Amino acid sequence: MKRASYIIVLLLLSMPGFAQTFIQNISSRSVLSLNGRWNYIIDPYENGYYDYRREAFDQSKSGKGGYYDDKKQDDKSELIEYDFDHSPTLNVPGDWSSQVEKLELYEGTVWYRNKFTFEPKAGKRYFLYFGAVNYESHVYLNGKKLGMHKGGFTPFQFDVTSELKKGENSVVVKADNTRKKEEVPTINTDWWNYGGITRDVFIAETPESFISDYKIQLAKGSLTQIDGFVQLSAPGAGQTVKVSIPEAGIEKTVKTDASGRAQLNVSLPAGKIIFWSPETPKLYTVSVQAATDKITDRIGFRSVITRGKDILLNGKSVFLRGISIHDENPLIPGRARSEGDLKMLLSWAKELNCNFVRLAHYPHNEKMLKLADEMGLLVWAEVPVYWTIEWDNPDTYRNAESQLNTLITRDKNRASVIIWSVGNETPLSDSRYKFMSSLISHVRATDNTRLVGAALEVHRVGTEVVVDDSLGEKLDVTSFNEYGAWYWGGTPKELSKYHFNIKYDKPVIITEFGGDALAGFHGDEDTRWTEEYQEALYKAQLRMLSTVDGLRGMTPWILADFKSPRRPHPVYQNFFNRKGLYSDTGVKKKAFYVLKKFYDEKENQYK
Ligand code: GCB
Repeated sequence: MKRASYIIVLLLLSMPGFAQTFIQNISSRSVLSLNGRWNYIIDPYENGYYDYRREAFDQSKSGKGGYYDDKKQDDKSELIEYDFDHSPTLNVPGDWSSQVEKLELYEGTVWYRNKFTFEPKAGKRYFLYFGAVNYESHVYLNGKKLGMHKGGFTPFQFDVTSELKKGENSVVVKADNTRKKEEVPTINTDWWNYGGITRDVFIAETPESFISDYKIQLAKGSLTQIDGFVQLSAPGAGQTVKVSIPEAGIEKTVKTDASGRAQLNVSLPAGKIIFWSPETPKLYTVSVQAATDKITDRIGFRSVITRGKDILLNGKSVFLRGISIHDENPLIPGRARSEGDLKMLLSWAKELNCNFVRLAHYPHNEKMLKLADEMGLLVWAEVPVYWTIEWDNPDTYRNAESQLNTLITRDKNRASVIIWSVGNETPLSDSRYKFMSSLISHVRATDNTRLVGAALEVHRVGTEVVVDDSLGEKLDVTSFNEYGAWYWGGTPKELSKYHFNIKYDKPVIITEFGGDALAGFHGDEDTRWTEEYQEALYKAQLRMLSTVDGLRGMTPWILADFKSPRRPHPVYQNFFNRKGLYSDTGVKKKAFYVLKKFYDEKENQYK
């Protein structure tokens, strides 16, 4: 980074109202977890933020009314109309919708408060970290506002070194999951608007000057060269950074430039590296060391490129045996809360013989990516540029780009991630083309080592299914959703009439197809909602898709039934989207076995 832009970044970061820049691999630092039970106050009218004239309370004057003061009566005549100490509690992490019945459909503000004791050490810095809060959060420590963050699925943090007290501290979060047209996602989706602090909260300790970011990955398309950088928190040229991978006999010392960044180029010793793949998900312990800091990570090395219609993983053509997944444990049902929940979902994908998962439609938990690295699952990672958002609104664009940027920054060292997706089923228009093209350029400028995709739509001319969205020219793969035999194309039997006309000479990934089935509901294959209909649909789809020239992967919709307010049918849906291959009780439906058989065959074919 040039000096001038570094100063601008520093200025931006010091402005109140913004969460601060991401710290790489922050969970591996010494942390104090703030997970557990937090007191909460439901505040539909935002009384804790505005006075009765709807003016925000003056935050510079403590005790003026904001709930962030976490105030107690100083004397018995004092009027205070809230009391965190006697308020009920919610589990953090965990959405509120699944924990408290009256909050199931609530959309608005809930205040959270957690008290903890702390003993700051001299010469250390402390960061208050949130894995995700849906959607807009305002964070306060000991009555002082740290800043706000928008985006329900991206992490953020604040430097709290000068705010933390020895002894008792109070952190208050105003979480608001109100849907708004101009946000990302917009008001219309097909998933539950789970509110609250849905991922881990902790305080991380770093040295005064620390390693704030690093990228250690194979160069684009290379199996012989590691490319990357290490960024230190303190600017200044000539600082020494050492990167070592002991198991591979690699040790490299580099120096920073004026911005505190050291470029990294390492030639791999020939024949020494086991490349990461779903079959051999080999991870190396990598350590990064600077004068006052050291951090270790577990990193895999693999290359991914396309050549014509092939996707080459470490130089070898692969077929992506995938499934789409929401960040939801259907057994709760609610947002996944623990590593166990995440492991369960990925184990279900493995049972299907997947080597690929589409983490739809927004950034999933950072732990999910680490598990995918360990378990050998390739990943499609996505941002919630979903359906019809405000393409002409510059703030909407900035928000989308910022979420994409955080996703890439956070997960760029995960070998499992092979595709960044810039959106799902977005309707054709000039402004959408401009918006999404800019996102694609942003990905290419930020990380050129992965492929870029988007779940496009198809249109039909008679029985021809046409894929010609001009955004496809800019993507590395031709990826699209199609709902033959569910939203179009009659019953499964009729699918055999259809054929595809695809404009691009690129690998084809079908990012969605599927249909609903209520587990345990049986009938003939023409009867909607039966397991037999879904089974026949999968058979017909796989037959039809097998005729697609260049088919190199798919992520059918979806691993498990998930909650959605768009799905009110009282008999078959009951506010669940039933397109899961697993039911909401974790039972496999008949279509599961159809897809598994297809994947077993593909595995043999691509050995
Ligand atoms: C889609 C969307 C997905 C929906 C699915 C459905 O095309 O991408 O989010 O849940 O269809 O079930 O309609």
